[in-house]
Amino acid sequence: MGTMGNDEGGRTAVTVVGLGLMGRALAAALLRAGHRTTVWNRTASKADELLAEGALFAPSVHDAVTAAPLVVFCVSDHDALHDLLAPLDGAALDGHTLVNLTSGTPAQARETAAWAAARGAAYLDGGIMATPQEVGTPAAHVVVCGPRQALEPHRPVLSALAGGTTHLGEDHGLVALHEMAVMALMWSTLNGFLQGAALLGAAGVDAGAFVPYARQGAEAVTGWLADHARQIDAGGYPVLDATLGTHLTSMRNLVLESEALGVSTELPRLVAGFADRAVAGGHGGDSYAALIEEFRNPAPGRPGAPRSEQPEE
Ligand code: FVH
Repeated sequence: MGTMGNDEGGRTAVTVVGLGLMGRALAAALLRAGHRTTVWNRTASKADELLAEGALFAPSVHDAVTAAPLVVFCVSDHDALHDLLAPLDGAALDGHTLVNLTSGTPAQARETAAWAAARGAAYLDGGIMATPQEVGTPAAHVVVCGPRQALEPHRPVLSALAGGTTHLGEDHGLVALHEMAVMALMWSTLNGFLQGAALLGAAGVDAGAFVPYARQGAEAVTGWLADHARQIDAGGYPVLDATLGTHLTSMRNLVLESEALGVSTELPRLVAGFADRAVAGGHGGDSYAALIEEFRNPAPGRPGAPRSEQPEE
């Protein structure tokens, strides 16, 4: 299958392995940008539209990898990625740059990086911050981590995928960790919305009627993040708008009202628990950012606390 590098027309060669919703969007954007795009997918029929647009179909993952210096992987998960990589040896991988846009954990990314390095391949762990529909538009953004010198030669090709490509650092775990941090924020925000919708629902108010207020609340919180980050990085928590003690009073009211309405008190109790411990630890007059200490150093016996501090089971 093809030789590594540019073709006679000077088009840069690139390979996409994995043609799911995201992979197909990636390959289509690379084709639109004029790159000599080779594709492979376990279910070959998903390549049909791309072939019609000029993509080249590799009969095997080996042929796909050897067809281009830059190989983009975008499959379901880490196990799928290793199903595909495992049969490949140094002869196939040596000198290639693998960019993995599959979601995973920091440990999986570092493990794959070591596996690739042992076979002469440079590995960049990455994330495409976009929906498939946004790929190839300025709304999309690519973040990568790993050796910067592995990224720089391929920036022009990666620019076909998104409005920008940000290098987060040399540690191969950084993208996965950032993705997890953002998902922690997203899930907590959505859980808060669901708690509010359940409360209002118990009083006969539709979730739709809650949305304007929820949006206003989410936008307010977004505006507070920079000040909270500055306090966290500085290690000082002078009160900004309301003390942690004031927040705790309202948190306790939320627990009581949830209980009175027969709505789950699990999340309100969790939230109040963090503040309770921080106030007991002397942060009652500080800003909300003081709670970071509860997250960084889980109290003895709390989930995540060092084993040695866990109570005997
Ligand atoms: N879709 C999105 O908006 C998000 C945006 C942020 C990043 N995620 C991550 O991207 C990875 C792929 O997501 P996807 O949406 O493309 O996923 P699917 O449409 O389900 O396609 C999955 C592809 O993976 C192939 N595959 C799965 N298991 C195997 C395996 N054991 N061996 C080989 N290939 C495998 C699957 O092949 P097929 O079913 O078509 O034969 C698809 O090509 C993902 O990590 C998201 O978290 C997307």
